[in-house]
Amino acid sequence: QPLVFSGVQPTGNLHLGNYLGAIRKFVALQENNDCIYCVVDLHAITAQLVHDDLRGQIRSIAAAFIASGIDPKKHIVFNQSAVPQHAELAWIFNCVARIGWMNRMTQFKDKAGKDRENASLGLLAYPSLMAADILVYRATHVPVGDDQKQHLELARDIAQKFNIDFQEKIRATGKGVDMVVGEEPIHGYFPLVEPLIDGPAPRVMSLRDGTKKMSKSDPSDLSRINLMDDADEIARKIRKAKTDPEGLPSEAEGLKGRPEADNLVGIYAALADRSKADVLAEFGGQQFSVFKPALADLAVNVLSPISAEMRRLLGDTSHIDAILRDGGERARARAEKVMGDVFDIVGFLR
Ligand code: AQP
Repeated sequence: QPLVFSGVQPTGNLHLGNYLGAIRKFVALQENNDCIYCVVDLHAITAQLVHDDLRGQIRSIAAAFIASGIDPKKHIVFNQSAVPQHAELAWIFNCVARIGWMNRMTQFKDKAGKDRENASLGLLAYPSLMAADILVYRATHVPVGDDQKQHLELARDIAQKFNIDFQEKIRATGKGVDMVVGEEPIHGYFPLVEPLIDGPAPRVMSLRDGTKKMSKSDPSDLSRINLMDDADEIARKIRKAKTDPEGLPSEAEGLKGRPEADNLVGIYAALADRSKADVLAEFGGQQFSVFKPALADLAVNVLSPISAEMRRLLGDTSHIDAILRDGGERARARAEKVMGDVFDIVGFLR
């Protein structure tokens, strides 16, 4: 039975990359799947410990989920810290994973910077908590942007090592399933998760530098379109977006070696649910002075209903808080069952 899980950190304003790379996929997947969507607040304190308004940030991500169209009654929307089993399983995974695996993570290297000795232990262990977030529900599919690919490979490695190390115990408890790892049939407990990265915008790039991903932590607000930006801000940021002096090519091939042009065409295509080739069939040969206002109009049309709904939802926090509380209870009931099995497999006395 497929089960979809994904999370977003409450670490600042959501941007178009988060929306196109992740949240829009969450919405599409809910049609035919059982889905769990989480505001991963435990992750939010790994890089920056103290936040002015963490609760407000948590509510804002939950509001973005709902405003984008996620149905919290059919599916589960909750915040991670409400379900202590995430941290419990992460501890066990800390003992499964190897330090060398963590040291190789590019996100850790980027976020820790040069002064690695001074990064928090939580930042190093981040992927282990992320594996626990997914596997505490034995979820099978994880929609994410391209930047999370390495972390999901690590989640597979952790599941695989757990399954192999505890193979006999899993068999003895009768809680596992037959599966094949590589060529080898084993009796495992945790599924090897499938990342769902493909989509029209797996990596939206910065508006100021087409070789860097659009990111919440970029110091320049001009580098990203925030979900809550108003129409004037969106138009201003797109007008100021870096481009090269040439016009748009007529075919997608012509975007090669032009990262900024490629990014803007990719954003248009993703927002309009069209292919890049189709967008270029319309705009090929035109200057950016024509394309940029069209892109701004499209972005405003897609984003303004979402930001208006987010503002409405955040006007009275009791509604969002009730959704998170209800989702937390339902998530906890599922996670408790899995942790019961894990305690039996590991051999803790219950
Ligand atoms: N630029 C992007 N293009 C496509 N997808 C993206 N995602 C993030 N940036 C892009 C996807 O959004 C989801 C939620 O991300 P997150 O908040 O959990 O963490 P992140 O990947 O660290 O996002 P940011 O916004 O770039 O934050 P900072 O600046 O802190 O690094 C994930 O599925 C992610 O892939």
